[in-house]
Amino acid sequence: MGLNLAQKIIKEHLISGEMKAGTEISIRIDQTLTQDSTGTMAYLQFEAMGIPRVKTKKSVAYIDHNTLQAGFENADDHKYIQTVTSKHGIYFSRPGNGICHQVHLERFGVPGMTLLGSDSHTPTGGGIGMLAIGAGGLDVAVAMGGGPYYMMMPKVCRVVLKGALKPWVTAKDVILEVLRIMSVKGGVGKIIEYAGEGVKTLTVPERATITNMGAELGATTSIFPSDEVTKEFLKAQGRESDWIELKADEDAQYDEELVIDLDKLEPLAAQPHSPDNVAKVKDIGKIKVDQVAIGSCTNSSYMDMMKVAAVLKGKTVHPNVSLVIAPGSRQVLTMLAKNGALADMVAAGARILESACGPCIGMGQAPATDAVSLRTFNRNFEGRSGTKSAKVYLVSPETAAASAITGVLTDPRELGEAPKVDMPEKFIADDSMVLAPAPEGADVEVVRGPNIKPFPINKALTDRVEGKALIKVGDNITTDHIMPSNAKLLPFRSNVPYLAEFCLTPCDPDFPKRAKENAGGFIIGGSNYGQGSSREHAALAPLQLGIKGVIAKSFARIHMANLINSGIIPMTFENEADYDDIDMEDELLIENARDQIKAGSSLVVRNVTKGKDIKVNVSLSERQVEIILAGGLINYTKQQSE
Ligand code: MIC
Ligand code: SF4
Repeated sequence: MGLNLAQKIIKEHLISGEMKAGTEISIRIDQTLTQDSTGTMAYLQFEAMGIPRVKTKKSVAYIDHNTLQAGFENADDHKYIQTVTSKHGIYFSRPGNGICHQVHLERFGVPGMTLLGSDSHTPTGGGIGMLAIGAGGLDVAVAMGGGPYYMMMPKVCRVVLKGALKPWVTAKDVILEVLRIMSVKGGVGKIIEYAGEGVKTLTVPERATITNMGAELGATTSIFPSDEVTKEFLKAQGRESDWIELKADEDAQYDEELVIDLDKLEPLAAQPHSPDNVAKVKDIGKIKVDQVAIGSCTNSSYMDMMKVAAVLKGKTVHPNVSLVIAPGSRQVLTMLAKNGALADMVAAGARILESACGPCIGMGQAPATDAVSLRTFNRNFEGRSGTKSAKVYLVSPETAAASAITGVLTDPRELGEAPKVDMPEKFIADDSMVLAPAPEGADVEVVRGPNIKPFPINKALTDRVEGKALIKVGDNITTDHIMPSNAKLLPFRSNVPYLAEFCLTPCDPDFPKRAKENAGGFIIGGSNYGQGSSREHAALAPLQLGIKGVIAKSFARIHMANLINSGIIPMTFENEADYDDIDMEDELLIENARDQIKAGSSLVVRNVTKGKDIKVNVSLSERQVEIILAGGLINYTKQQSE
């Protein structure tokens, strides 16, 4: 029986386990990436492991999230990352060089290799046929040290692309359509593999837009074949030698299939407040727009920017709209500056931001009260923009640019003929903003600012686990709810005790106080708890507050792994109706917790207040059981090496 593309790469990298969906496997990691807001923690953890030099083929640290320097904290963290990476053999992409996923795709990604990144949008690399996976910082630190990456073998879902996109319809509309069909939890436990005749009609940046937003499906990763289009892209980046052909076998098997007819797609938008709340732009109607933001790792490529510039050329941004544009990388920005497209944007009234995440993670450009903001980004969770009452719509760069001019949500097809932008034969390839690490053994002083505080480490699991249900939340709670990120909080990613004061506050401002008064307890969640980012702070902050377990209807993949790594027990209701029988402040008790967890998948939680036993599932591999018993991955690793 033939193999699909995902299985081929996994097979090449398999260290342990069998490629059977739902069972634990471990794979060798060729490359890693970190960004600064998860990177400080990842490097602190790497240092704690005591390994002198990374063992990957290439590891790169990017500075792209915390670039707003309103105080010393971010600048200090940049220095720390620059020095610690130089010491341990990691390349350092300086602030200004661009967004990690965009730069990695341009300059470092290699088809057929595995990439583990401490950012949930690492699957962008799937656009050139990498098996690129997002994970918590600790898992990335382990991979840098040469350790395998453990995960449940995903199912593989084939998305067959038929036909070709019509003018003004874009890759963003393709992934929004997939999100409309599959929902934000439809990809959990799956790899999305794109196939079909439509693949060859999509450029690498278009493919990368699609794999990037596979993160919003909850998928482990998404991947495209590596074909002639990939070869041309790598050649234009001066990296033809990195190309290999990669495709699924003719008789490859898939667990699921979805067909998307590219010809039938129309411009789409994800409406507030979820990436899967998708409707046609023309059906939403001409709502008044206050802000348009173009950029982010999803839609900030040279091709995207050139189309935006073409729409803006000779026009002026509508008086009621603030238009901000952040080209994704220094390569993109340089090319726009050289060919005049940047001048067209500026002349039209666009406010140009540096090549970084910026407004996508709430680092500036928070919209006005109740504002409608159209963004080419990938997440429109409530409050993520920095303004709770703002209504954020996710749209293509073309829809965004058209609407910036008209002042209302506009189907770009109304503008007449679509701009034609050709893929450049040669990109400007200048890696001088990527610093090579110091030679092995060189004396490098690691500079640590006062903002770096010790992070919490759990204790071995006790036999009796008890505490109150400290908060009860609904479905699809994001890591932006659990550990909000915005211009005020992001600078404190190396200071978990401070961040913990804001844990889950978008859901309940009193949660941190209640957790501290009760010396910890439990979180009760709905389905897809912890969707969104890879930030392990969404596990470390609860740990800091003494959280012992989370009982939810279901979990998002990366967050569940982060809870386990922190020694917090992730439990799912065996019977979802039991969710209704737990109220806030109920006393919960797990007796013989160690034995129960060792014994198998199900566990009894006594609701002491209601006098009722609830059955919960703890779906852990043998290794994960040991990690929970030890009180997290760091303790487990120490035990293993004793
Ligand atoms: C995001 O888009 O939410 C982030 C910010 O890039 C996160 C990482 C982080 O929280 O630092 C992600 O996607 O993993
Ligand atoms: Fe940065 Fe936004 Fe991409 Fe996250 S989703 S890496 S914040 S641009």
